[in-house]
Amino acid sequence: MHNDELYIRRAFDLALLGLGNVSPNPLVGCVIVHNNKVIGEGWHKKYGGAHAEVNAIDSVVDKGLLPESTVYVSLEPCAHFGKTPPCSDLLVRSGVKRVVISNIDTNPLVGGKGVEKLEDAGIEVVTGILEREGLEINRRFFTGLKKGRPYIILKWAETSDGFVARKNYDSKWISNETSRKLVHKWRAEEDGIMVGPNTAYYDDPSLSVRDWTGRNPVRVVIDRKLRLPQSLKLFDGSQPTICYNLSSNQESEGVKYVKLPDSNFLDELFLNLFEQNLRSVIVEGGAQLLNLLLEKGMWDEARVFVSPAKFIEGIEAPRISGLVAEEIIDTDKLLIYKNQNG
Ligand code: AOF
Ligand code: ZN
Repeated sequence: MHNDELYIRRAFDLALLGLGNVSPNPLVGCVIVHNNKVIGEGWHKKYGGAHAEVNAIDSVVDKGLLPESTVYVSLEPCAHFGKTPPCSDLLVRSGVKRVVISNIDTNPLVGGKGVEKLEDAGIEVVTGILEREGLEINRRFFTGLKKGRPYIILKWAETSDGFVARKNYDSKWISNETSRKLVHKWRAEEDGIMVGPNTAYYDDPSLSVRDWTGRNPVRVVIDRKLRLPQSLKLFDGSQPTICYNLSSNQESEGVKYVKLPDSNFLDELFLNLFEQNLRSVIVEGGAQLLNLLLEKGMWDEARVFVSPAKFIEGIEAPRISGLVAEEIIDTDKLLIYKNQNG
């Protein structure tokens, strides 16, 4: 009895501990099992740091057990000299008996070569265990490889009668306090946080992580004609900020201005973010930007809070399909959508 799924699930749990710290690298976890007992564990903790397999092997006290052990890893061990030497070489050197993998690493530097190295050394290799779950955990990484743009998460809160703001753009206090804390957790998990010019102006958000412990994402704002006042919190230099526009390329007071062509503005924007190593962006409004992204199919996931509040009139919430999950957050309902055509 191998219990492959059980240990791969543990490797997933470990991988997820790296969320918010390893991008643009994937989340990777590794478990080493001897006689159905875990003798070592590790995960990729920080971008530029040791890979999961290295940390797992390091954690094994009695290395003499390795030749009789199975290594469970959520992603194919790398085969290239990157910031660290290849993990597949390390596993071969350690003399492990069996390696069980969830996903093949579609990074062209790896792409099956890791498995090949292991098999060439006579190690038994199993791939594709809980593959779908693995792809989901590394959806940011795999979307990047496939599409050359960050994973795009849309987030908004709407009233039960379908509005995201009042007529005067006031959108405060639609979702409850617990939901707002959850949003701060989400911000710490993604590389970028984006808003359109209306939200930047009317809400004057700081887009920081305050109600959670974690790192601040890069703030991304669209201001085509550079009309937004410099007094906005977004421009206070307290957090890396990129302002996409049609006329200026410069850096000032901690804000990077990037000029883009008018045609394909959004495609170019996401490409530019990708080139700056951002692998995920959470878009927090406003309705106009959210609708535009939905219309263009430029989104991967949407997280929508529906509060019991009623506005009767105001700015209408975007319409969306592709519901995959529902959760109750105190008084709010949280709906998760996935772009099925993505
Ligand atoms: C693994 N185990 O834990 C991770 C892997 O720049 P480097 O050297 O860190 O290499 C990054 C690439 O290595 C990354 O794009 C992905 O293909 C793979 N990540 N591989 O065996 C790990 N994080
Ligand atoms: Zn590696």
